[in-house]
Amino acid sequence: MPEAMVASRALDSSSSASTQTVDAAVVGAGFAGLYLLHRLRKAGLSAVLLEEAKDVGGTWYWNRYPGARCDIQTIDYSYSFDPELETAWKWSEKYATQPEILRYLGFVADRYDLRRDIRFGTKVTSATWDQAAQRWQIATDNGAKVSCRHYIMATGCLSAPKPPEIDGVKEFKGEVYFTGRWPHDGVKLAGRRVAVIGTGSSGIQAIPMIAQEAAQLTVFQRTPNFALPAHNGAPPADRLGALEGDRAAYREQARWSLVGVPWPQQTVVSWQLSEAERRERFETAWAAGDLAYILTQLWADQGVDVDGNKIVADLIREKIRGIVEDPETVAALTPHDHPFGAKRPCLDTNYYATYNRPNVTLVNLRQEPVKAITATGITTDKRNFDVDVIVFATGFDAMTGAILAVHPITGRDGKALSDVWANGPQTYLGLTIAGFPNLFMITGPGSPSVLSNMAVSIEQHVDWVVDRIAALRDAGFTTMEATETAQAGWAQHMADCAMLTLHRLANTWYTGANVPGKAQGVMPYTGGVGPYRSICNEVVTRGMLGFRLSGPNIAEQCNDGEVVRLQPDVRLVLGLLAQMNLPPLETMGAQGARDFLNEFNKGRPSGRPVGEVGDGMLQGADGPLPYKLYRPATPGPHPVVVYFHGGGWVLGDQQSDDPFCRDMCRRTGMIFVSVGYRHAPEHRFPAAAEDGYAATRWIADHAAELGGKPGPLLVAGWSAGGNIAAVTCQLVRDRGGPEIAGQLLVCPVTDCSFDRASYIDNAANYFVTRGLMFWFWDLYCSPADRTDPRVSPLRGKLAGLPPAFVATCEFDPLRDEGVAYAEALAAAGVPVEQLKARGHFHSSFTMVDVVITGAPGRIQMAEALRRFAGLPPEVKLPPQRLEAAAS
Ligand code: NA7
Repeated sequence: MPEAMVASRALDSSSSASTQTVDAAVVGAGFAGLYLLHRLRKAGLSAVLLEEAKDVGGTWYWNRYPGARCDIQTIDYSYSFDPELETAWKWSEKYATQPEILRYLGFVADRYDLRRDIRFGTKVTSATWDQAAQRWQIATDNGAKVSCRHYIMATGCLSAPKPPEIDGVKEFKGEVYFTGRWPHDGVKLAGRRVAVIGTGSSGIQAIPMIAQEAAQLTVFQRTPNFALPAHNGAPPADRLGALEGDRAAYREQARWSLVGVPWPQQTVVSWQLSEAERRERFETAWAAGDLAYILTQLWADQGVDVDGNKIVADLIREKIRGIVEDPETVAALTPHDHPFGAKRPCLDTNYYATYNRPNVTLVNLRQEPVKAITATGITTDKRNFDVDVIVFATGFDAMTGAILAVHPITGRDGKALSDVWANGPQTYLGLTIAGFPNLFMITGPGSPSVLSNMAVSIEQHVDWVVDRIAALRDAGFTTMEATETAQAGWAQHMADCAMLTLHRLANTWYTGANVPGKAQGVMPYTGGVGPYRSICNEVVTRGMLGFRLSGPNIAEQCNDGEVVRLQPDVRLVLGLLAQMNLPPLETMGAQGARDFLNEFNKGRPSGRPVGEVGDGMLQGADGPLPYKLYRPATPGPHPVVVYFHGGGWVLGDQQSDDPFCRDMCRRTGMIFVSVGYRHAPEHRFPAAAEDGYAATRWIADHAAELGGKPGPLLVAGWSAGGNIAAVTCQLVRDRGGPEIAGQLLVCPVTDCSFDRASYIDNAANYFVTRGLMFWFWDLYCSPADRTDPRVSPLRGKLAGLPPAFVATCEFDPLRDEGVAYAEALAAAGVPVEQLKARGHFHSSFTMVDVVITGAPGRIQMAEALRRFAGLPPEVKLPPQRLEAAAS
């Protein structure tokens, strides 16, 4: 029986007569709070919703400034939980206005009879966890109290407006308004001199509307933003058709998409498209007037790579130049300090064209900062602007502001949330906080929230929270709390995700940079809506991983751990591979596995342009061998790296690691010669090793012809190729040359022992499996030969070898033998640098432009090779030569 059915009017020992006792208290009657109330009730839980405003609407109640609209298409920015609700409401516009969205939320509140459990005009003043009662005790500004088992913050991400931060506001004799707290009966602007401070989404929506009414509008801009035309009108027929054609499928696709709008994942990267193709894609996106579209559908690298991003940013800059007439205003309006999408881009209607109006002036605060607000207007350090009205469109204390600033939240053992978050928000999944049992946040920091269609993210969070609370109750638990381990793991995963995208490169409200003194860091989850959803689901299927569950009549349950230990993109790749349900390579036969690999490689990004790629033949141990040569775009001669591909001595060829060779050639500024050595089972041990040695000799002898710099070579290899590289260094030392300046061993095979921990921990699930490695070994080398240093270099003599860089990956069966080799080299006096790549798998470094988080590792590898060759760490690419090579 729901607690409140017993207690809604009853008193408990800690309650006064005015304390309402419920299962769940919700704060905020916006999109999230309304759906929460509905779901809580349906789950048989008693609930009360506390709302400071006089009506429902949340952000849409407060943000009534002229031009306020959503910037996700309204058919997507809607509830999807009830198909009947969906058909009962028709949106009139592609991007609905604030009044229409507010009407919709009112309609929803009435349809589900929600108002009877909402206390309007009620502001929470404190929330305290009562350890003895295992409940939250809530105080409010009107004296009413609430005692609840679960306390749910549906307070929104952008609901605590930022103070003006400009001296003198109180001196101003005119009128002052905030876009986020706009008067309900409107503001008379006609014929008046108006100042707008701020050019974020709110300013950019309001400015064209205000310009039409005001006698004079002066816009004070600190940072120019990217804005795209909304092309508003009726909901586009194609999107509406897609939705109405199969509503359930459309919504489901949105739930698993990147940003909560059903667009497919782009796989084509910018340099695979011609300039004309890129322009065509861009023009289509510009005409579509859709942020989610332009942010996800141009090319796959636009959000993760500065070069791919610069292309779209430049095209938008070109558009601004085409619209705005005055060159000085163009320069001021042109965004220059952040990648496109790293700061929230805006959707506009006639924004840029507004600056062509005679009654509009743009003041560039970067050139003339505001000194103060005076009785009559605004003074910069160059001019005075007399105005009648000042509009602050200066934004919000985003994500944490509404949770922290509204009231003190005191958790277990008297911990204040403001202290726990002093250095930035710490959460598990953006939903819960260690030390704050039964406290939930809807779209809290650490979840996709503001980087997604909020409607989709809100429904996902509400469903997850209510389902968990109901399951907890059904199992007899009363309390759930995130563990510190799980929370720390989530912080690590958040940091890993933040490295993936370009959001970290901009000072924005996503990072807390807009609020003076606020701790900085990327607050929303950047790993995408679909991946995030799968993680939340995984927490449940793995027995509430990372939560401590307790109750008065049940043994405590704590399945502690971190839900994601893989790098985010590695997780995605492994997930996709698992979905493909491929037969194990070792069951295909050698030729079948080779054919499969060739086919598989056709689907990967092609690798970036280098100066030149050529094919040739060299002399191996027992006949000619093919090679592929990658020459940098920089002027030669270049140092030469002899490269051995991976594939377990059985698979692959001189071009199977093509993207890796291209990438390393670009990063090192060195020639890479990838050798097509002989394979097992046709050519068993020691064929590959002897070919490695012979190829190295031949390349040393022909280095000058290949365009190489005279002097020692370098050797490198991945996996079995790393094995051949390591063996080659030993053979070269023992057989009198040629001279090797350094060795790069990436996830190398170094030994024939299979009982190290990594072989056991990572035996399955990470693509290279224990079974596959056994198969490779069996095909290449009979047991009697396996301890020979030409296949197990760890068993060879290690003194006197060239300096080494050894990279190993955490989730790789070969990890520990790589580490053992690095340690043994160091013990033998060889200079060694190790990279132990956390969260990576065997293919992380060679899946260039797929596993984006592999790039920093390759940067380190390139720096090591350059150091071995006596070069400065970084190669400077002359851009004009590279482009010439690309075309
Ligand atoms: P934003 O996007 O935070 O924009 C605020 C704007 O105000 C932005 O241009 C700021 O410049 C500017 N600003 C902030 N403080 C000052 C001061 N002290 N002086 C001058 N200019 C200032 O808020 P919005 O309300 O427009 O949009 C918020 C989100 O709501 C939006 O992204 C949508 O998701 C919905 P800055 O860029 O910080 O230099």
